[in-house]
Amino acid sequence: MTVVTYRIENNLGIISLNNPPVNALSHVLREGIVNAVQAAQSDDTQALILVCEGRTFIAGADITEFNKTPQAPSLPDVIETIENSQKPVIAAIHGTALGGGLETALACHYRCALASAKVGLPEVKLGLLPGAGGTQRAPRLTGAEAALDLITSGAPISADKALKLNLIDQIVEGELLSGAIAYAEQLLADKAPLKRVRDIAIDPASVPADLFEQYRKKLSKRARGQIAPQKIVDCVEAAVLHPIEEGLLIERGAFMECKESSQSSAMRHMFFAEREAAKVKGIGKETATRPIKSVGIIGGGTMGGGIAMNFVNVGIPVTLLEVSEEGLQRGLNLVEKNYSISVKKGKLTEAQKSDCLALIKGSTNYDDLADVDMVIEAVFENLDVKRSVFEQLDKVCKPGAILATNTSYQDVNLIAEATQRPQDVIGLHFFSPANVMKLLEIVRGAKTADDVIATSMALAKKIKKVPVLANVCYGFIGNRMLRPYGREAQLCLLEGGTPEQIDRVMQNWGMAMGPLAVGDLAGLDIGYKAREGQTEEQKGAPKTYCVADALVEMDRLGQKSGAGYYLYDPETRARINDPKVLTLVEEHAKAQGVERRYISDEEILKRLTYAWINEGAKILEEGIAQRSSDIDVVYVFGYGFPAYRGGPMHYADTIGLQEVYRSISELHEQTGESYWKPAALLETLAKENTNFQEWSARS
Ligand code: T1G
Repeated sequence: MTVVTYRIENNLGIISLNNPPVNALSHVLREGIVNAVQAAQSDDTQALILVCEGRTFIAGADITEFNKTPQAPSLPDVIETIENSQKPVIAAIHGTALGGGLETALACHYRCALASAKVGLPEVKLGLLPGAGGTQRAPRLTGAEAALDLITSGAPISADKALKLNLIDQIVEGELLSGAIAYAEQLLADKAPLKRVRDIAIDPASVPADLFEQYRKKLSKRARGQIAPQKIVDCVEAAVLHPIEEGLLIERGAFMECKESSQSSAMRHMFFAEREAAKVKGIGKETATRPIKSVGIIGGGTMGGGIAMNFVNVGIPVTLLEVSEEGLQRGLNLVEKNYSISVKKGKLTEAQKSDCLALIKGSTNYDDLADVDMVIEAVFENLDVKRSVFEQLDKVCKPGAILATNTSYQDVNLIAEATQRPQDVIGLHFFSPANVMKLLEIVRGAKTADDVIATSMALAKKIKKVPVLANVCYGFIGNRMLRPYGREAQLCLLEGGTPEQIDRVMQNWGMAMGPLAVGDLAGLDIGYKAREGQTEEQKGAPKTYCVADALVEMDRLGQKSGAGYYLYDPETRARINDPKVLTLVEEHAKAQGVERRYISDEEILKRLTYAWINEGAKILEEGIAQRSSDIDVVYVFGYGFPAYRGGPMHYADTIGLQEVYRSISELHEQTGESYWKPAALLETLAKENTNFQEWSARS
């Protein structure tokens, strides 16, 4: 397939790129562009148009090439060739011109786009920064502050906004190439000059004196611990202070530093991991999916209401079923309140809110679910209650309707057995708040049909979730790994730590919140109630939950009761250390015969992170997760794990499994606890001197 074609139409040279799926700037594409522009310098064309076939204009550098030896021409070489053309080059943009794609367009002399197009510089999401002049050319068109917003957020903007920011010069109606040709002809007729963005100087006086310092402060909170955002500020500042030649050198140096960083390696890993997770081994892309045009949701609580919003947000009508009118109204009010908050924040218009609410029908009668294509049960986390719901659904729902449970822990197979159609039963585990959290654990029952899995995967993408497939076990992937993590947090607390030390260690390491603060946020009574239904063996050693139980029995449930491991300011909800909790911990340590000692931050970090890794290794060897990167996706998208560390299994691979195995073996010897016995897979991979990613690739 020819990746770059060059043809002459009247007095115009058309350079057309065709590198599916997203016209990424692979070596072949870069070479083809340079050859075409150079060839055009000596033919009798008067202007050139750079246009792409397929779904989008260039969506960036080819990320798969980053770990390979660079091949000339580099993207900066391409940029220079275009910019130094003696004939105007016009970029014709559709789809998403992102990263190196937008940088290529900024090297052109003019840019036109369809109104539906978007442009952006998302490199920061890969732990990078625009490395082909984006930090130097964008501010020359948009101004420094708008450039900082664009590049540090990495968010794409509409063609309309890009026009207002001077990133594009013209929005074309109708068919893109025709519009671009007409625009080019107009420029020639107007004898428009060779407008090179690099020649624009930024007047330092136009930039607020404290802009960059203020932006650095803001990013130190918003992008805590991340390298690339701070370097983006440095580069944009250089665009204001220095000539472009110097600015480009500063940008190149910063780009290479980011590219070589473990943070970028982790975030590039996550980019592909997220996409790989949607692929199910043994179920091909061609598997027919069942149409999902209407959905029923059982349970109008926090979860049910949040789940309902995901569907109506994309235009899928929902029947929300509750047992009583009062419960139903409470659920509908909750949804309405959530939408009102979004409207207040300017994320939604009143009209959009009304459209969404109009798609939700309330009911207290199972018969109203007779025609829906899918039902998602989100009732109380009790197996018997769920089984009785599924018995009802089995009687009422049409053949072929998918029956999904939102259970966080229960055995999907036992729920499926309550029906005559286990092949139609699946787990769809949403994370609270369900209308916000991106992760969706899709739990495959032993008899779940392949097309039900394929349908669920496709539906996840439609409702803007990130799906990960799990087989059945207690807690599936995420919650199963959360238990040892929570266990070690409790033990570190009892053995000598404090709530603020444990949470500080994990938050400074990059977690959105520390484990005890998370417990307070979710409500300590959730774990308490779960333990009430467990055997002594399932609960584990009392020292792993005695403090948590004591707090609940003191009515300290966490944020919702104003106190848990911390006190909470009733106005700001700020966390306040409470000496009474430390006294309680000391009392329970004594009662459990635990001699408190100094525990270092390093020990806390190692025990909590290695607890994740050891359980993750067991999840892999049991086949609960398809691949190690799926576990990484679960933790980054569902548990606040820092993307710039790539998820627990990637983190283990970066440490090296021999070191991880040695440390866990040491913990096993020190504690004598069976749960610290290294997972068999970890031992094998350590001895083979390989890693989880490589093992997953060959499994
Ligand atoms: N390189 C290589 N492969 C890519 C790619 C890229 N830039 N973008 C997408 N793919 C693959 C992806 O892995 C998937 O493959 C398929 O294309 C469809 O993607 C120098 C250094 C464009 C909005 O960060 O945001 O330029 O799974 O499932 O949902 O300054 O892809 O089918 O085998 O995501 O329609 C900057 C990344 C790069 C854009 C389309 N650019 N891509 O979304 O499809 S760094 C980006 C996206 C850079 C310069 C710097 C999205 C999309 P497979 P998809 P989609």
